[in-house]
Amino acid sequence: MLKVGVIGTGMIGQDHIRRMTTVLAGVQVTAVSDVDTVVAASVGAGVGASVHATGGEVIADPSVDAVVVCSWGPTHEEYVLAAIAAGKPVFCEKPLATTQEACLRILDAEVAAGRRLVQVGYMRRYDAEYRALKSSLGVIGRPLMMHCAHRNASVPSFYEKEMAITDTAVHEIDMVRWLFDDEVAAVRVLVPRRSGNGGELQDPLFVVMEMAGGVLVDVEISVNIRYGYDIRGEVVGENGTAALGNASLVTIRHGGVEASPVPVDWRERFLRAYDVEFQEWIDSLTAGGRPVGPSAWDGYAAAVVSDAGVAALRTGDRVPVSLVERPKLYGAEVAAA
Ligand code: NAD
Ligand code: ISE
Repeated sequence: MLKVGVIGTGMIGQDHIRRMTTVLAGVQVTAVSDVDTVVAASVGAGVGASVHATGGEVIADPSVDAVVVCSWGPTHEEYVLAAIAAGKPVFCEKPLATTQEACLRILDAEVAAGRRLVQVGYMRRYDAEYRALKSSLGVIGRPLMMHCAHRNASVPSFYEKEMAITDTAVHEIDMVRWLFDDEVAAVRVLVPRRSGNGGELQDPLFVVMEMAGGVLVDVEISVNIRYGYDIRGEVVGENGTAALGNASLVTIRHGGVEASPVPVDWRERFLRAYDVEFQEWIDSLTAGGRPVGPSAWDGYAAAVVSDAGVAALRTGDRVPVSLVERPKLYGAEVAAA
């Protein structure tokens, strides 16, 4: 039984605790913490876990074998570094950290530890539709382009325009690296007229990524689309196209209209992907003590592209992407999972 401590008991922290306590096998949540101590106490009591005052205490707790970080992005670096220092595997929700410099500090610490301890929560790699899309690439000929849309019904009031890149498009950044087994070479961001649904927020954005191998990817980011959570992707190959299916379980025909329900949010759309992601993480640690999913290198690479995207948004320029040499520890694992 893998004993897990969770830092951050907000929306996704609670959802991951729910899956680890009621859905998945071989895992027990033994400790939690959150700067919102009231929420932490309530969540901890609900699952019989110790409630600690700080994330550092969760990591140090002897009843914690592995750590899950679900706090706000700017706090991730501190907790991931502390878990590495304690020699404990750590699953960190995306982003690994909010700057490429912070990600490099994590890479350095993990390389110094000499073994993989970090996994980053890029769950699309575990989604059945994305996996089917990846499998279909052999059928449609050499991929040339990809069209994506990432639509949220709404976002919290603290969401700023850069977060459309760092918090939202970062999923497409990781996904295309995995899908095409290639790195992003340059980013541009185009700014269309503003939706009235987001107040002063610049929404939507149109992101264009050039892959090193020449595939061109466009991503529409709309975060106040109102009608639901809608994730789309279509690859154009030399001899055909392959698109994500419609994740809906039912199609309703009524009153002269055909309709399918749209997921409310990421919890519903990627429900099974998160389950598979966590079960594989738990199983890999239980079997050999080493995570095999998206690595700190993947988290770093996504952060570099994300930084380039923010620069492109601010300047309107095409911003090239340049990665440091990949440490041997991450040699064959760009496309893991
Ligand atoms: P949230 O605001 O609902 O929850 C974050 C929690 O972290 C809050 O309860 C907050 O009090 C707590 N917190 C903040 N600073 C802390 C600290 N120093 N120590 C301990 N707790 C602290 O946000 P959320 O939507 O749950 O997002 C949390 C993280 O998960 C973010 O990094 C976000 O990008 C990521 N996320 C990933 C996905 C996905 O699809 N993989 C979806 C949503 C969120
Ligand atoms: C959120 O943090 C996520 O990761 C969701 O998957 C994404 O759709 C949303 O835009 C982010 O804010």
